[in-house]
Amino acid sequence: MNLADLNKIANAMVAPGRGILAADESSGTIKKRFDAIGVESTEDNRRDYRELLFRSQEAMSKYISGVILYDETIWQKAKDGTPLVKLIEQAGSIPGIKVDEGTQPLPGCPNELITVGLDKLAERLKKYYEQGARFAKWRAVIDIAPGIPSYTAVRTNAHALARYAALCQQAQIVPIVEPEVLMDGDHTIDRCYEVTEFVLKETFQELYYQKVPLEGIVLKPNMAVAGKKSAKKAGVEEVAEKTVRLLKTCVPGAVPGIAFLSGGQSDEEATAHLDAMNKIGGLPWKLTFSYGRALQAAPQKAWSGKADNVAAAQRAFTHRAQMNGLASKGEWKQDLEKKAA
Ligand code: 5MM
Repeated sequence: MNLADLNKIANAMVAPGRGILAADESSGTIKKRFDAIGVESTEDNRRDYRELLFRSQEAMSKYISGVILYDETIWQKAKDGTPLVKLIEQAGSIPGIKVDEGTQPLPGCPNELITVGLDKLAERLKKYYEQGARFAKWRAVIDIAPGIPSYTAVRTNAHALARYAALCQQAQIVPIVEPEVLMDGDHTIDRCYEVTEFVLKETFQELYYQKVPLEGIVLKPNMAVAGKKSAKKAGVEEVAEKTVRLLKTCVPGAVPGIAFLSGGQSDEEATAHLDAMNKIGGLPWKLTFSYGRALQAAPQKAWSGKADNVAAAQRAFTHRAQMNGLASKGEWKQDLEKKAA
Protein backbone atom coordinates (compact mmCIF):
# COMPACT_ATOMS: atom_id res chain seq x y z
CA MET A 1 0.00 0.00 0.00
CA ASN A 2 1.22 3.49 -0.85
CA LEU A 3 -0.43 5.60 1.84
CA ALA A 4 0.78 8.94 0.44
CA ASP A 5 -1.02 8.22 -2.85
CA LEU A 6 -4.18 7.06 -1.08
CA ASN A 7 -4.10 10.24 0.97
CA LYS A 8 -3.72 12.33 -2.19
CA ILE A 9 -6.84 10.75 -3.72
CA ALA A 10 -8.81 11.07 -0.47
CA ASN A 11 -7.90 14.77 -0.33
CA ALA A 12 -8.94 15.26 -3.96
CA MET A 13 -12.31 13.62 -3.19
CA VAL A 14 -13.03 16.19 -0.49
CA ALA A 15 -11.37 19.25 -2.08
CA PRO A 16 -13.12 22.50 -1.07
CA GLY A 17 -15.94 23.40 -3.45
CA ARG A 18 -16.33 19.82 -4.64
CA GLY A 19 -18.03 16.63 -3.52
CA ILE A 20 -19.11 13.19 -4.63
CA LEU A 21 -22.00 12.11 -6.83
CA ALA A 22 -23.45 8.82 -5.52
CA ALA A 23 -24.74 7.28 -8.77
CA ASP A 24 -24.39 3.71 -7.53
CA GLU A 25 -28.05 2.79 -7.24
CA SER A 26 -28.36 -0.98 -7.47
CA SER A 27 -30.83 -2.40 -10.02
CA GLY A 28 -33.68 -2.44 -7.50
CA THR A 29 -33.12 1.14 -6.33
CA ILE A 30 -32.75 2.66 -9.81
CA LYS A 31 -35.94 0.88 -10.82
CA LYS A 32 -37.74 2.60 -7.93
CA ARG A 33 -36.34 5.98 -9.02
CA PHE A 34 -37.31 5.38 -12.66
CA ASP A 35 -40.78 4.13 -11.67
CA ALA A 36 -41.32 7.49 -9.96
CA ILE A 37 -40.68 9.35 -13.24
CA GLY A 38 -42.44 6.82 -15.46
CA VAL A 39 -39.32 5.44 -17.14
CA GLU A 40 -38.69 1.76 -17.75
CA SER A 41 -35.49 0.56 -16.09
CA THR A 42 -33.70 -0.94 -19.10
CA GLU A 43 -29.94 -1.13 -19.50
CA ASP A 44 -30.07 1.54 -22.25
CA ASN A 45 -32.21 3.91 -20.20
CA ARG A 46 -29.90 3.54 -17.21
CA ARG A 47 -26.95 4.24 -19.51
CA ASP A 48 -28.62 7.26 -21.15
CA TYR A 49 -29.52 8.76 -17.79
CA ARG A 50 -26.08 8.32 -16.27
CA GLU A 51 -24.42 9.48 -19.47
CA LEU A 52 -26.31 12.77 -19.29
CA LEU A 53 -25.01 13.31 -15.76
CA PHE A 54 -21.41 12.52 -16.66
CA ARG A 55 -21.60 14.77 -19.74
CA SER A 56 -22.73 17.73 -17.62
CA GLN A 57 -19.41 19.41 -18.25
CA GLU A 58 -19.74 22.36 -15.86
CA ALA A 59 -21.01 20.28 -12.94
CA MET A 60 -18.50 17.51 -13.39
CA SER A 61 -15.45 19.69 -13.92
CA LYS A 62 -16.18 22.29 -11.24
CA TYR A 63 -18.19 20.64 -8.46
CA ILE A 64 -18.01 16.85 -8.66
CA SER A 65 -14.75 15.42 -7.36
CA GLY A 66 -15.74 11.79 -7.87
CA VAL A 67 -18.58 9.52 -8.93
CA ILE A 68 -19.60 6.29 -7.23
CA LEU A 69 -20.62 3.80 -9.90
CA TYR A 70 -22.59 0.57 -9.78
CA ASP A 71 -20.95 -2.54 -11.26
CA GLU A 72 -23.06 -2.36 -14.43
CA THR A 73 -22.06 1.27 -15.08
CA ILE A 74 -18.30 0.85 -14.69
CA TRP A 75 -18.29 -1.51 -17.71
CA GLN A 76 -20.77 0.51 -19.82
CA LYS A 77 -20.04 2.64 -22.86
CA ALA A 78 -21.72 5.89 -23.86
CA LYS A 79 -23.85 5.95 -27.00
CA ASP A 80 -20.81 7.00 -29.08
CA GLY A 81 -18.72 4.11 -27.69
CA THR A 82 -16.69 6.10 -25.13
CA PRO A 83 -16.46 4.19 -21.84
CA LEU A 84 -18.48 6.02 -19.17
CA VAL A 85 -15.41 5.87 -16.91
CA LYS A 86 -13.50 7.90 -19.54
CA LEU A 87 -16.22 10.57 -19.58
CA ILE A 88 -15.76 10.98 -15.84
CA GLU A 89 -11.98 11.12 -16.09
CA GLN A 90 -12.07 13.54 -19.03
CA ALA A 91 -14.17 15.91 -16.92
CA GLY A 92 -11.44 15.85 -14.25
CA SER A 93 -13.45 13.75 -11.81
CA ILE A 94 -12.45 10.44 -10.19
CA PRO A 95 -14.31 7.18 -10.88
CA GLY A 96 -15.28 5.10 -7.84
CA ILE A 97 -17.19 1.85 -7.38
CA LYS A 98 -19.74 0.43 -4.97
CA VAL A 99 -18.34 -2.95 -3.94
CA ASP A 100 -20.80 -4.15 -1.34
CA GLU A 101 -23.36 -6.65 -2.58
CA GLY A 102 -26.29 -5.37 -0.59
CA THR A 103 -27.72 -6.52 2.71
CA GLN A 104 -29.06 -9.74 4.20
CA PRO A 105 -30.94 -10.42 7.44
CA LEU A 106 -28.50 -10.75 10.33
CA PRO A 107 -29.02 -14.12 12.06
CA GLY A 108 -30.23 -13.80 15.64
CA CYS A 109 -31.10 -10.12 15.19
CA PRO A 110 -34.70 -9.68 14.02
CA ASN A 111 -35.21 -6.70 11.67
CA GLU A 112 -31.49 -6.01 11.41
CA LEU A 113 -29.20 -6.29 8.41
CA ILE A 114 -25.62 -7.16 7.61
CA THR A 115 -23.93 -5.87 4.47
CA VAL A 116 -22.36 -8.65 2.42
CA GLY A 117 -19.74 -8.92 -0.33
CA LEU A 118 -16.40 -9.67 1.33
CA ASP A 119 -15.91 -13.04 -0.38
CA LYS A 120 -13.62 -12.63 -3.40
CA LEU A 121 -13.50 -8.87 -2.79
CA ALA A 122 -9.71 -8.77 -3.22
CA GLU A 123 -10.03 -10.20 -6.76
CA ARG A 124 -12.90 -7.86 -7.66
CA LEU A 125 -10.94 -4.83 -6.45
CA LYS A 126 -8.05 -5.67 -8.77
CA LYS A 127 -10.41 -5.67 -11.77
CA TYR A 128 -12.06 -2.43 -10.69
CA TYR A 129 -8.65 -0.77 -10.31
CA GLU A 130 -7.70 -1.86 -13.85
CA GLN A 131 -11.01 -0.39 -15.04
CA GLY A 132 -10.10 2.98 -13.50
CA ALA A 133 -11.69 2.97 -10.02
CA ARG A 134 -9.56 4.85 -7.51
CA PHE A 135 -12.01 4.72 -4.63
CA ALA A 136 -14.76 2.38 -3.45
CA LYS A 137 -17.84 2.41 -1.28
CA TRP A 138 -19.41 -0.01 1.20
CA ARG A 139 -22.61 0.91 3.00
CA ALA A 140 -23.69 -0.56 6.34
CA VAL A 141 -27.34 0.02 7.23
CA ILE A 142 -28.37 0.57 10.84
CA ASP A 143 -32.02 1.11 11.64
CA ILE A 144 -33.46 2.81 14.72
CA ALA A 145 -36.64 1.31 16.19
CA PRO A 146 -37.76 0.09 19.62
CA GLY A 147 -35.04 -2.31 20.87
CA ILE A 148 -32.69 -1.77 17.93
CA PRO A 149 -29.95 -1.37 16.92
CA SER A 150 -28.45 -4.25 18.84
CA TYR A 151 -24.81 -4.33 19.81
CA THR A 152 -24.44 -7.40 17.58
CA ALA A 153 -25.64 -5.53 14.48
CA VAL A 154 -23.50 -2.47 15.15
CA ARG A 155 -20.40 -4.52 15.90
CA THR A 156 -20.80 -6.98 13.02
CA ASN A 157 -21.35 -4.22 10.48
CA ALA A 158 -18.36 -2.25 11.83
CA HIS A 159 -16.22 -5.36 11.49
CA ALA A 160 -17.28 -5.86 7.86
CA LEU A 161 -16.68 -2.17 7.05
CA ALA A 162 -13.15 -2.40 8.44
CA ARG A 163 -12.43 -5.67 6.57
CA TYR A 164 -13.57 -3.98 3.36
CA ALA A 165 -11.49 -0.86 4.08
CA ALA A 166 -8.32 -2.88 4.68
CA LEU A 167 -8.80 -4.84 1.44
CA CYS A 168 -9.37 -1.61 -0.54
CA GLN A 169 -6.21 0.02 0.75
CA GLN A 170 -4.24 -3.11 -0.07
CA ALA A 171 -5.57 -2.77 -3.65
CA GLN A 172 -4.56 0.94 -3.71
CA ILE A 173 -8.19 2.05 -3.65
CA VAL A 174 -9.49 4.63 -1.15
CA PRO A 175 -12.39 3.16 0.86
CA ILE A 176 -15.42 5.31 1.53
CA VAL A 177 -16.59 3.99 4.87
CA GLU A 178 -20.37 4.44 5.04
CA PRO A 179 -22.14 3.43 8.24
CA GLU A 180 -25.63 4.79 7.57
CA VAL A 181 -28.02 5.24 10.47
CA LEU A 182 -31.38 5.48 8.73
CA MET A 183 -33.73 8.41 9.29
CA ASP A 184 -36.85 6.33 8.61
CA GLY A 185 -38.28 6.12 12.15
CA ASP A 186 -40.07 8.45 14.54
CA HIS A 187 -37.04 8.97 16.77
CA THR A 188 -35.75 12.31 18.02
CA ILE A 189 -32.55 13.97 16.88
CA ASP A 190 -31.00 13.07 20.24
CA ARG A 191 -31.72 9.36 19.71
CA CYS A 192 -30.12 9.63 16.25
CA TYR A 193 -27.09 11.32 17.88
CA GLU A 194 -26.78 8.58 20.49
CA VAL A 195 -27.02 5.71 17.98
CA THR A 196 -24.69 7.39 15.46
CA GLU A 197 -22.13 7.99 18.22
CA PHE A 198 -22.24 4.30 19.11
CA VAL A 199 -21.92 3.27 15.45
CA LEU A 200 -19.03 5.64 14.69
CA LYS A 201 -17.10 4.71 17.84
CA GLU A 202 -17.38 1.00 16.99
CA THR A 203 -16.45 1.65 13.36
CA PHE A 204 -13.28 3.55 14.25
CA GLN A 205 -12.35 0.94 16.86
CA GLU A 206 -12.60 -1.78 14.18
CA LEU A 207 -10.63 0.32 11.69
CA TYR A 208 -7.90 0.54 14.34
CA TYR A 209 -7.99 -3.20 15.12
CA GLN A 210 -7.74 -4.00 11.42
CA LYS A 211 -4.82 -1.61 10.86
CA VAL A 212 -6.51 0.79 8.48
CA PRO A 213 -4.58 4.09 8.34
CA LEU A 214 -7.15 6.83 8.59
CA GLU A 215 -5.27 9.17 6.24
CA GLY A 216 -6.37 6.85 3.43
CA ILE A 217 -10.14 6.75 3.97
CA VAL A 218 -13.15 9.04 3.50
CA LEU A 219 -16.03 8.73 5.98
CA LYS A 220 -19.60 8.88 4.67
CA PRO A 221 -21.95 9.25 7.63
CA ASN A 222 -25.50 10.42 8.16
CA MET A 223 -26.08 13.75 9.86
CA ALA A 224 -27.71 13.93 13.29
CA VAL A 225 -31.34 14.46 12.32
CA ALA A 226 -34.75 13.53 13.69
CA GLY A 227 -36.49 10.54 12.07
CA LYS A 228 -38.78 11.34 9.13
CA LYS A 229 -41.83 10.36 11.18
CA SER A 230 -40.75 12.26 14.28
CA ALA A 231 -43.24 14.74 15.70
CA LYS A 232 -40.41 17.22 16.26
CA LYS A 233 -38.19 18.14 13.36
CA ALA A 234 -34.87 19.79 14.22
CA GLY A 235 -33.96 23.12 12.64
CA VAL A 236 -30.91 23.73 10.45
CA GLU A 237 -28.80 25.24 13.25
CA GLU A 238 -29.57 22.38 15.63
CA VAL A 239 -28.70 19.73 13.01
CA ALA A 240 -25.45 21.52 12.19
CA GLU A 241 -24.39 22.04 15.80
CA LYS A 242 -25.24 18.51 16.91
CA THR A 243 -23.67 16.87 13.86
CA VAL A 244 -20.43 18.82 14.28
CA ARG A 245 -20.29 17.98 17.98
CA LEU A 246 -20.98 14.31 17.23
CA LEU A 247 -18.26 14.12 14.60
CA LYS A 248 -15.73 15.92 16.79
CA THR A 249 -16.43 13.33 19.47
CA CYS A 250 -16.00 10.33 17.17
CA VAL A 251 -13.82 11.08 14.13
CA PRO A 252 -10.04 11.43 14.52
CA GLY A 253 -8.40 14.42 12.82
CA ALA A 254 -6.28 12.07 10.70
CA VAL A 255 -9.33 11.43 8.50
CA PRO A 256 -8.96 13.77 5.48
CA GLY A 257 -12.63 14.31 4.96
CA ILE A 258 -16.23 13.51 5.68
CA ALA A 259 -18.68 13.31 2.77
CA PHE A 260 -22.26 13.09 4.01
CA LEU A 261 -25.09 11.00 2.59
CA SER A 262 -28.39 12.83 2.19
CA GLY A 263 -30.52 9.97 3.52
CA GLY A 264 -33.92 11.23 2.39
CA GLN A 265 -33.51 14.92 3.30
CA SER A 266 -34.93 17.33 0.75
CA ASP A 267 -32.47 18.78 -1.76
CA GLU A 268 -32.38 22.15 -0.08
CA GLU A 269 -32.20 20.77 3.47
CA ALA A 270 -29.18 18.65 2.58
CA THR A 271 -27.47 21.74 1.16
CA ALA A 272 -28.46 24.02 4.05
CA HIS A 273 -27.22 21.53 6.68
CA LEU A 274 -23.84 21.07 4.99
CA ASP A 275 -23.48 24.82 4.58
CA ALA A 276 -24.35 25.54 8.22
CA MET A 277 -21.72 23.05 9.41
CA ASN A 278 -19.05 24.60 7.25
CA LYS A 279 -20.06 28.06 8.48
CA ILE A 280 -19.27 26.88 12.03
CA GLY A 281 -15.73 26.26 10.78
CA GLY A 282 -12.55 25.39 12.70
CA LEU A 283 -12.93 21.69 11.85
CA PRO A 284 -10.07 19.17 11.62
CA TRP A 285 -11.42 17.54 8.45
CA LYS A 286 -13.08 18.73 5.26
CA LEU A 287 -16.88 18.42 5.25
CA THR A 288 -18.57 17.84 1.92
CA PHE A 289 -21.31 15.85 0.19
CA SER A 290 -21.66 12.38 -1.28
CA TYR A 291 -25.31 12.71 -2.16
CA GLY A 292 -27.44 10.37 -4.21
CA ARG A 293 -31.02 11.54 -3.93
CA ALA A 294 -30.25 15.17 -3.01
CA LEU A 295 -28.23 15.58 -6.23
CA GLN A 296 -30.35 13.48 -8.54
CA ALA A 297 -34.00 14.02 -7.65
CA ALA A 298 -34.16 17.28 -9.66
CA PRO A 299 -32.39 16.03 -12.82
CA GLN A 300 -34.40 12.79 -12.79
CA LYS A 301 -37.64 14.73 -12.70
CA ALA A 302 -36.47 17.14 -15.40
CA TRP A 303 -35.32 14.30 -17.67
CA SER A 304 -38.29 11.93 -17.28
CA GLY A 305 -36.78 9.66 -19.92
CA LYS A 306 -37.07 12.13 -22.83
CA ALA A 307 -34.12 12.99 -25.06
CA ASP A 308 -35.57 16.49 -25.51
CA ASN A 309 -35.19 17.08 -21.77
CA VAL A 310 -31.49 16.24 -21.51
CA ALA A 311 -30.34 19.88 -21.44
CA ALA A 312 -32.92 20.77 -18.75
CA ALA A 313 -31.84 17.76 -16.67
CA GLN A 314 -28.20 18.80 -16.99
CA ARG A 315 -29.08 22.31 -15.84
CA ALA A 316 -30.93 20.91 -12.82
CA PHE A 317 -27.97 18.68 -11.95
CA THR A 318 -25.48 21.52 -12.40
CA HIS A 319 -27.53 23.77 -10.15
CA ARG A 320 -27.62 21.24 -7.28
CA ALA A 321 -23.94 20.41 -7.73
CA GLN A 322 -23.08 24.11 -7.60
CA MET A 323 -25.24 24.75 -4.53
CA ASN A 324 -23.62 21.85 -2.69
CA GLY A 325 -20.17 22.95 -3.89
CA LEU A 326 -20.83 26.33 -2.26
CA ALA A 327 -22.12 24.59 0.88
CA SER A 328 -18.88 22.62 1.13
CA LYS A 329 -17.18 26.01 1.62
CA GLY A 330 -19.90 27.52 3.82
CA GLU A 331 -20.72 29.99 1.04
CA TRP A 332 -24.29 28.96 0.12
CA LYS A 333 -27.15 31.45 0.46
CA GLN A 334 -30.79 30.56 0.22
CA ASP A 335 -31.57 33.31 -2.28
CA LEU A 336 -29.31 31.57 -4.79
CA GLU A 337 -31.98 28.86 -4.92
CA LYS A 338 -34.74 31.35 -5.66
CA LYS A 339 -32.73 33.04 -8.40
CA ALA A 340 -32.40 29.71 -10.18
CA ALA A 341 -36.09 28.81 -9.87
C1 5MM B 1 -27.23 6.13 -4.60
O1 5MM B 1 -27.73 5.19 -3.68
C2 5MM B 1 -26.75 4.31 -3.14
C3 5MM B 1 -27.06 2.90 -3.44
O2 5MM B 1 -28.10 2.39 -2.69
P1 5MM B 1 -28.61 0.86 -2.93
O3 5MM B 1 -27.43 -0.06 -2.83
O4 5MM B 1 -29.59 0.69 -1.81
O5 5MM B 1 -29.23 0.82 -4.26
C4 5MM B 1 -26.61 4.59 -1.62
O6 5MM B 1 -25.70 3.73 -1.00
C5 5MM B 1 -26.11 5.98 -1.48
O7 5MM B 1 -24.79 6.05 -1.96
C6 5MM B 1 -26.12 6.47 -0.06
O8 5MM B 1 -27.17 5.97 0.70
C7 5MM B 1 -26.25 7.97 -0.11
O9 5MM B 1 -27.35 8.28 -0.94
P2 5MM B 1 -28.42 9.33 -0.44
O10 5MM B 1 -29.53 9.24 -1.43
O11 5MM B 1 -28.82 8.90 0.94
O12 5MM B 1 -27.68 10.65 -0.47
